[in-house]
Amino acid sequence: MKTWLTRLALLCFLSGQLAAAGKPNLIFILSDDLAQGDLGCYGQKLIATSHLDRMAREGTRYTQGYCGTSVCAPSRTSLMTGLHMGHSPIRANREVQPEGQKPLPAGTVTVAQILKSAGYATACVGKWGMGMFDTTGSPLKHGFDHFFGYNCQRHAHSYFPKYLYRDDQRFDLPGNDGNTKAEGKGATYAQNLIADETLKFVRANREKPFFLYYSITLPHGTFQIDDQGIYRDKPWTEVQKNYAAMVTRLDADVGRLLALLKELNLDDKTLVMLAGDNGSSFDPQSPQGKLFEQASNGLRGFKRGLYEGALRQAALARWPGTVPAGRVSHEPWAFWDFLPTATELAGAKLPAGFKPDGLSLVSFLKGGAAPARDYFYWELHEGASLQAARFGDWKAVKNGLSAKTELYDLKTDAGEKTDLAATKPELVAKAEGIFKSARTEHPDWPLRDRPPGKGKAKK
Ligand SMILES: [Ca+2]
Repeated sequence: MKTWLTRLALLCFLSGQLAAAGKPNLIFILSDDLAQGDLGCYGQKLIATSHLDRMAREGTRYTQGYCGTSVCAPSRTSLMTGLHMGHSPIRANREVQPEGQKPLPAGTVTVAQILKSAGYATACVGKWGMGMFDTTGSPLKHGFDHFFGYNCQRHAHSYFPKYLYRDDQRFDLPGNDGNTKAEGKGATYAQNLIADETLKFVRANREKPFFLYYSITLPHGTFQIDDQGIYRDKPWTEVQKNYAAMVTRLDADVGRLLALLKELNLDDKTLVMLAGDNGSSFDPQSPQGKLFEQASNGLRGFKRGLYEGALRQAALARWPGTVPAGRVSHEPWAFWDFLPTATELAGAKLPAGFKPDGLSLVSFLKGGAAPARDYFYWELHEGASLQAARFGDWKAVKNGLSAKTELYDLKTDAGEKTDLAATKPELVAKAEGIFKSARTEHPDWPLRDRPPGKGKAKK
């Protein structure tokens, strides 16, 4: 009897191991403000990104991967929650003093929580921005076993911060000035610790399925770097040199992570996705925008707007043997698809009563067509409330409560130059129907016009 029980226990243990062994590791690398056109594989000529270009060749590159919206906190909330901005609990950056952002509410379903419940080891390394540790928004209360880096977005403006966090414990970085101006300097460039921590996490969890949310802060301003490297002698401004060096450092650190996956023989068990959290931070007319002219990739607009240049991401996926190599896809998808995708890959179940806005991309990632859907929806409340929707190839943008709805045909006009609203009243009516039905009212995010003297007009 005892022998049988022992055998049964062993069988259960082995089948558990097998079930876990069948689950892929998931790494989502989210860069802060990396623009599509910053990368060589999207056409950039001046900034070296050899590792990401290789990642694109070894996997799939997406030209119409959309962020949640075009600033940090709400875009990340969409990635974590599977919700678009019509349902997101966070729909703008809202600062909390002395440190942190408006927290995710208690009870918010997150992708990390779902993966943790499916047996994944989970970590967020880099920047959080959705609530301090003593609030309902702590990453440690939303499915992450481990946190390392900056909690607060403002804190992350210094690359030589006076301290960082390991889980919820603050530790000092002696010799750093914490200055968030360009001249900031110090003994420890925070990204070096953050990159090392990602490698440590992967090594420590190589034997079990893991989810690493690598929320890398580069190349967001303030533009600080410890070494300008190959750009030192370029005839550029210091900001331009620093920006290029930050993108190249991001590239090198992703390269180190990919090399580790290979070394640990995890390549074919690991889906690595990479995206920027919003479009280019540069006005095309700024010195950076002009020099790195590919940054907006011919698209209109940039960060804090809802035109395509603000929403389309540098977006790559790599999983040798599963995600086709060398594929370039022009089909649209969005951040709110990640939660259902990860749920399916992990063989997990959505919590009862929870319905994400996103759709699983598993078949699409493997080379199939993108899932069909009625529309994509975005909003943003920095100044005036902006709304945008895409249905088929039609894109509608409304830059404020009283603004007229603009309409563009992305098939022939990806640069959103010709407003067709006057000639297509039926499509404008359809867009305005989406603007109403796609969103739930939320006391923190009423639709409004630009408060007098506040915010910038969108270009
Ligand atoms: Ca950002």
